Amino acid sequence: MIWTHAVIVFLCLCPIYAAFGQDCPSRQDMQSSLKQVQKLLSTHEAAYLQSLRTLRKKLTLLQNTATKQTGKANNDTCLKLDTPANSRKLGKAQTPGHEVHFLCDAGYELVGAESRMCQESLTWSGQQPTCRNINECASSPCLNGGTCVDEVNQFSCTCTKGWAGATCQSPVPTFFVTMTNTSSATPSAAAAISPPAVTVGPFVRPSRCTQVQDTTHCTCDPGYTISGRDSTTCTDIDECELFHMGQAGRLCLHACVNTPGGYRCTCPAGYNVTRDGRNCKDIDECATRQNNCTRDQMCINTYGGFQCVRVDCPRIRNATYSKTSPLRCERNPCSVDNRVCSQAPNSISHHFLSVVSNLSAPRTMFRVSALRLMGDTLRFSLLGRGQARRHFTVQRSDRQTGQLVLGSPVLGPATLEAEVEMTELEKGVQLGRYITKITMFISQYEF
Ligand SMILES: [Ca+2]
Ligand SMILES: [Ca+2]
Repeated sequence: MIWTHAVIVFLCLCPIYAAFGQDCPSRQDMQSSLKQVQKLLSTHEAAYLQSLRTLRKKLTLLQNTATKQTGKANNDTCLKLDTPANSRKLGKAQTPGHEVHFLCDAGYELVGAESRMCQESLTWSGQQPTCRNINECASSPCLNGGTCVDEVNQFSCTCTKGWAGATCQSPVPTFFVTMTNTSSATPSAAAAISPPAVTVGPFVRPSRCTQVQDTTHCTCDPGYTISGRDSTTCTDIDECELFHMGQAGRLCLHACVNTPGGYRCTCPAGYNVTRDGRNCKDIDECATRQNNCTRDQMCINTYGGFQCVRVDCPRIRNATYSKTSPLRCERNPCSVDNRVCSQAPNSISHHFLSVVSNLSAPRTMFRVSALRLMGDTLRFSLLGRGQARRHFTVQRSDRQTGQLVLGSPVLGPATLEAEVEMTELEKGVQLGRYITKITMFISQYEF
């Protein structure tokens, strides 16, 4: 504006001088004109200075406003960020230059920015993230036509008929199922494919593949299942792991050993595997002379072993005994005046029982019966204390019979002993005492 005024001024002067040359004005006129120009210049100079002052004022005002704005920004923060569902937010600072981080819970994956920074403009960088449930089924983990069900942090497979396992990777117990071999159905269209090189061993073999038109069919031997991404491998089915507990109970009664293409059951020492291959049967060492019992000992077969026992008749004062059978001692006749002798047991019988561990209880283990009744009363009682009393009771089952009852299951290996006494009375007077000693050999295993 100011410079525009000045230019106009000079343009105005030129016509004035040009006019002098043509018309030659008087000195008075000249002086009057110059005064007028001087006046004009002064006016413009004043206006110019005034404009400059106004401009300077405006600049100062603008500068002050700008300074105030910067100061205000330094005290401010970014808006607080929300924590997305199923996640954690790390970092709390909301001032420019600081970052917050997001971590999804297990089973969820982050979509969006993992970190966001508070910028100078007081806005956060990036997009607010979300945590989405990882689709474990995305990789199609269920094999052989199984349906995948996505769950938080895991998946489950619903297998088609004939397949089992976490990923439907194994055929069901009838693993002798014939694998479809289409080459026999259309022999003309079939062509054998040589198996590709795979790492083989007794548990992994190459599969046999045939090409039928555009489709490849691969088969395995019984006891193997197709594996590998392109069905080029047959892997042994671990029957011990897969069918540990079947509908028919345990696959093996004792232990299972996985073998290439099959499995076998094993039994502990002292047992043989039965014909069905699953159970264990005790070896009768006494019948098969697989024992080391001496001549004066008896061999008692037990579950999982045998025992050599020796039956000796009691040696007590005032009474003598004779062995009337391998397991029985009978008192020799007493002299008429020897009352101590007549009070001693008339007979002592031994019985050895072999039982399995953890036998269900209560259960009658042994019965003692009088063949002939001489007196009017029979009494049955359990002798001894401690161990016998903890496990056994004696009950009468009929007038002439008492029975030894095992009260609760006993875990083996263990040996329990009990003595049952039968007393015969006539009008309260003892006629005879008969002792039966029962020894129970309890095995280690429940078979
Ligand atoms: Ca196997
Ligand atoms: Ca045995």
